[in-house]
Amino acid sequence: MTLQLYFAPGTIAGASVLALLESRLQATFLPVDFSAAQQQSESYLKVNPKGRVPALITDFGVLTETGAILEYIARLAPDAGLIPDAPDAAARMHEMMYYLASTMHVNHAHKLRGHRWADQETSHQDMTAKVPETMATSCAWVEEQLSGTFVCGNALTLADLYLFTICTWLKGDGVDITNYPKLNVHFTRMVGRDSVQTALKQGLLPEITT
Ligand SMILES: N[C@@H](CCC(=O)N[C@@H](CS)C(=O)NCC(=O)O)C(=O)O
Repeated sequence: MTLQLYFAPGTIAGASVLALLESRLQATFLPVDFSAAQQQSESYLKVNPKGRVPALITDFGVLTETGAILEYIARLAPDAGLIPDAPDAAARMHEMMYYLASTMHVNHAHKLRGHRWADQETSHQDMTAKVPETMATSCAWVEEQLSGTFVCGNALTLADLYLFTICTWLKGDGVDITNYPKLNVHFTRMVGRDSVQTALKQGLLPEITT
């Protein structure tokens, strides 16, 4: 079966797009137009009642949550080596991925999605104002973790695709990635990968600005 990924350029769905391209699995990319609020449309809510992307259509149903989708793709294509074999390296990969999902992505969401947590406009403004600081704190933690070519040493893993996707948000979040030299090198290296270049050419990722 051909996998189908619902995505929107500029969102966390970029990590799943890259995992599909890196793994060379057959996939169809189905855009969800956020400018038309399609993620809240009746038809999309039937696919993913959470009203979010990514959502992957598989032969066992709809799979949501970036971490779960990434792991599923990696396990379908073991030759791509996107999950390290060694337990310690795999643990480091998951440490990064859980941090990105539960902390750094959530920091970013406070810029435009404050209505998830508060009702008053002043609360939203306060949350938006805090984003450059919380994203910078996250960058500092990631910077400390990086020591090799990739998050888990010398081989690309799921964590690199996840991290890269979140780093495409930094400029818009008021963070200068060049303040984090290792993160900046990682980002530049990722931009040079065939998967990223293919995704850019196909409009699956937004134009990269740093
Ligand atoms: N926990 C989910 C979060 C997915 C998520 O929040 N996606 C955002 C884009 S980055 C979205 O679809 N937002 C739509 C909305 O809030 O209306 C995951 O990691 O996949």
